[in-house]
Amino acid sequence: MKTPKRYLITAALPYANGLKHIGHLAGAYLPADIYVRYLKAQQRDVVFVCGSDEHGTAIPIQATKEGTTAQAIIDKYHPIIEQNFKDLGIAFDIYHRTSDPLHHETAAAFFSNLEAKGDLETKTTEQYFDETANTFLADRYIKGTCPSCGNNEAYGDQCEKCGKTLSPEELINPVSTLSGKAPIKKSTTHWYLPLNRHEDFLRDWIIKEHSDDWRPAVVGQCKSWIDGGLQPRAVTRDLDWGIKVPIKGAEGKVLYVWFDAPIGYISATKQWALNNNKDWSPYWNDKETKLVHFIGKDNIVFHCIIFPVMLHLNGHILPENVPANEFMNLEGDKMSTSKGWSIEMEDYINKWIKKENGGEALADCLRFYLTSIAPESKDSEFTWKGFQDAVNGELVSIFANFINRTWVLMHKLCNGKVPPIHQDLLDNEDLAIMQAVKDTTAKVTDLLEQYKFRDAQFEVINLARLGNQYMQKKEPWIVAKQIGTDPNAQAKIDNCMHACLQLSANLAILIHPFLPFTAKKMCHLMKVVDKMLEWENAGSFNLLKVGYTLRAPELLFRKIEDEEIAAELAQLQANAAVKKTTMENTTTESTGPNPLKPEIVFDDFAKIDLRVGTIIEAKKVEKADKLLELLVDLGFEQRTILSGIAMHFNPEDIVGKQVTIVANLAPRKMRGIESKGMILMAEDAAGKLYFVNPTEGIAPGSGIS
Ligand code: B3M
Ligand code: ZN
Repeated sequence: MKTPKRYLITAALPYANGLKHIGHLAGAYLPADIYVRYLKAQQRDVVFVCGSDEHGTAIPIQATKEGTTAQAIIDKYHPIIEQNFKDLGIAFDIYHRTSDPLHHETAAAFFSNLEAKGDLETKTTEQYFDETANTFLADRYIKGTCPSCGNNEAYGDQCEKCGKTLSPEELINPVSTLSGKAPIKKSTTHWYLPLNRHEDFLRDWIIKEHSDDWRPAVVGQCKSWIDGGLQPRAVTRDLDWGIKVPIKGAEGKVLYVWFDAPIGYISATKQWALNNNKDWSPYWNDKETKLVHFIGKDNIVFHCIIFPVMLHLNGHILPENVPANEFMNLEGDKMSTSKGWSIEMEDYINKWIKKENGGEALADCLRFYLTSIAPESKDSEFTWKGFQDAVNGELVSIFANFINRTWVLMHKLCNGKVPPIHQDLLDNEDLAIMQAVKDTTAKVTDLLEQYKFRDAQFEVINLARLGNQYMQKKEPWIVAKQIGTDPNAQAKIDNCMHACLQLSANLAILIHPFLPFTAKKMCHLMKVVDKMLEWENAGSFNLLKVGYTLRAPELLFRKIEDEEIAAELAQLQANAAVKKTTMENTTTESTGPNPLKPEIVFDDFAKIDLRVGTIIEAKKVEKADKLLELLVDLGFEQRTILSGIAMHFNPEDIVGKQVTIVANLAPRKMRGIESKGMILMAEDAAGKLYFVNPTEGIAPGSGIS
């Protein structure tokens, strides 16, 4: 295929309604970033756009949850998500937002243009209306009984209990979540995109042109949509959050979020062009631009059917490919932020990357594992054990090990300089490793062009594996013992180390799209500038000049310890448990007091030995977010007690406080520390904790009965 003149790469615009998890990262952003880094290393003209999706009901609903405004929600999450991507090495050329006036103008103009050309239809239908709140109700604002499973908390678009997709009409006894009252039906007029008019266009474009080069699952989904018969899709909504429909008489109506969001790719490109003094238009209008959308599979219909029809009608180019990923599950279950069963990018960054010097290596560790299990053709599964195995077994033992041995040996056996090559002594193994570099480069290039990131990364690691085998065969440390007896000994060492160093430089180039922080660190070790990472250098054995002094060895990755994995698993369970209780509390809407526990007799109570104690030391427990380790004075002895109050109190603030201890509770070991007893706490309805203590100072050890 002819090399495109330019590329426009998009990654799905995340809703700015909350933190995004590593499933999102693996689904769209990481593969897009790898592809873009590869293209840029090829010196291609590429623009990589993304940004926040700030419309739709997801935003005001989150605002209600957090007791604030929609604007406050997007202003809170947009910068956090943007920074999270940066910390994980996702290098967008622009991270725009759909609340930006430039986007509002662009989307409104897009709509007006379609409307003016007669490409939209209007239709008047009966929709649910809340008379108290004086507003039409978006699907998410209607609750009722699921016709399928009887759950009486089902939403107008979906029952979260049984997973069935619903329309508000199907709910039994619908009520408005705004007023709690039953809604009435009222007629309203909306604009529709008549997809049915474009069936032939879609069939020709997707089925005829792309059934061979698009992923089978993507083509399959499109085909079943088209075969099912395309219907007109409403592209406006009765809602007050979004882009106003730019037509007289359409007051109170906004563009449907899925109409405006993909246009966000265009407005982001416009903003990028403004920032960089470029022209945006060829990126969307010139046939020689290659447009690629990176998304998760739940977005396929929007990117392969609806948006292409819009692009087509407005005279824009169409995507060349839409390499959608399947889903990534977590430890045996679907990833879900609302259920607490997920790993937020923010959490990973705070817990792993920001915690230590050189933490960027841990950003690459996550990138590595996610790519190694990328759900390219079927759903895959993230496990913490798998993460540990991938890092320890491949990055540490194979990749970093090869680089480290090379650096240590070249310092030991070649004075820290790139040794010369002795052509007359080159043997088959030397030639084979040089050939392997060329072959791997060709394979990786080919796989990346086909969006097969998982296989491509595997090939790079495999090259490092070959490097280790090569070194193992050559054993330069043994040859070193023959210096003095074998006149060729040093020359043999030189040849081996020269090959290992050139191979290292190649590994830096090839690993760079996947692990950008690591490639940078390797450039530092080699004392070369980033320019060396250009793709055309891959396959060459002349990357490091003979006689050039290199830096001292530094480890590229550290091992992931068992305790770290155990802590993550415990944290995951704890998060899920907390979310479960909060969800149960909100769904039963029990704001009243907790019901009393079953009655006990005095003897039951008398078994408990309660004592007053004084906290004399307090500190955080490593790798346990919730625990404080306390040393408590009971007068007759001092004891260590672990208490799950770290989220509520600073250790320094509670030293000296008197507390009530259950002194005869059986000891329990947590995180390798034995806890002897328990501190009593009072908890108010809002979940705030209070110590239970005597109002005046009293001798520690005093009994309570
Ligand atoms: N915000 C949904 C999602 O994050 C939506 C994508 C828009 S892409 C134009 O999955
Ligand atoms: Zn249901």
